[in-house]
Amino acid sequence: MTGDNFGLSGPIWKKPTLLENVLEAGFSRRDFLKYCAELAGIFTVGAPLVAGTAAAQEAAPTAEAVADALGKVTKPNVVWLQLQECTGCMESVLRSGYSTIEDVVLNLLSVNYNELVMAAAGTAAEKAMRDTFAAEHILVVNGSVPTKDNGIYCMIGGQTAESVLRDAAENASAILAVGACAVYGSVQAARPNPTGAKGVDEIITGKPVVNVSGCPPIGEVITATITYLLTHGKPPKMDAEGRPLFAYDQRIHDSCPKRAHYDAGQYVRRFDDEGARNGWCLYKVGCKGPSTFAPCPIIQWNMKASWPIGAGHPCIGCTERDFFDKFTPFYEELPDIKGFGVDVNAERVGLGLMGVAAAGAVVHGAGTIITKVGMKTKDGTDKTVAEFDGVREPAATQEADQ
Ligand code: FSX
Repeated sequence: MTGDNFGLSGPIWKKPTLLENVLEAGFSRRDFLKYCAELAGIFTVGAPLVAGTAAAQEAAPTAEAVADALGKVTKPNVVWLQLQECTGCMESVLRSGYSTIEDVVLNLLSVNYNELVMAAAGTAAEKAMRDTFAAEHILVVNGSVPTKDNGIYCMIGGQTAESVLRDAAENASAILAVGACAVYGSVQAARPNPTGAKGVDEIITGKPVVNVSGCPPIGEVITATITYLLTHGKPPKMDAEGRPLFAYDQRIHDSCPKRAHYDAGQYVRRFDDEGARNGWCLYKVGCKGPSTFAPCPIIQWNMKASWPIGAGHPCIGCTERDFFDKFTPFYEELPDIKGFGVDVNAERVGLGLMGVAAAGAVVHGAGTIITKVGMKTKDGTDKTVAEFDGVREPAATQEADQ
């Protein structure tokens, strides 16, 4: 580490600047500003908006501020490792919506090593990797690290993934774990975790690791996190799981367009029933939106074409730690939600809100009410799967749906 700016103004920087790149690629300043407005929009998704404060300006910059900072950035070296994973995260990055100009932004990075998309192979690829390790660079990791049986389950050039990761981290000025696998092991770490899969921050403990969670994460969130690092020279504010708060500060449930049906007790009970045809709440067929922090309802996927719940599929909670163990079977409802100091299930919370609405009261968003989500494990014991700050205030009060 070189101070708190990640060394991003150091010798790794080369000309030209991003703005020069963008203009040279045939885009106008207006195109660039439009792209920056999209990024600024992502930064504000979960930002603590106390208008006018320095914190709010940093957390939620204007498009002009993003353009100004990003336009001056010049190419940092990047090593992008693919460990135990399915390539979905890279697919998500490469296919994120605002493709053309975003390509240019991604071209801003000198991705000197990525075994999935690089043309070089064999000793040439190895050399590119080792040469980049030797200098300061940004490290992006997809995939988990096998630790069982001396780490033999994922080898790169004859080295274990763990030893390659340790070497890569040594001169890294910033480390991003992208995808649930890199964050905590994801599906590979599910019981019985045959490879001893671990997340990056369990291996690399001496440096901050920014966890961009999801299986896969939304491409725009990955790009926005990289952009944040480039423009601020330091990691964004993060939650207890190391996830950037600008994107992961809210529950899917609180922004879900089906929320009114939840509050009204209108549930899909089978995928082909009338509720499904009417687009009702998916909680009873297993939706984990009430216990999952992610910006999916807001940013969505493929230029807002859709997203899982929008397409009629329950959220499986893929941005939450250990989601595969905690949330399976995926198509069964969460058994317990704890709120108001008493145990109630989510359906009863929803019906409770309906009762308040029927009385004509103004209610706050559920973030003020639900403090914990618990589940029964397969052996019948209780387990807390998510905890919320019981005093979180919503941006504004809302009239509950009748
Ligand atoms: Fe994991 Fe990513 Fe899921 Fe796949 O690289 S987060 S299995 S989408 O590809 O690591």
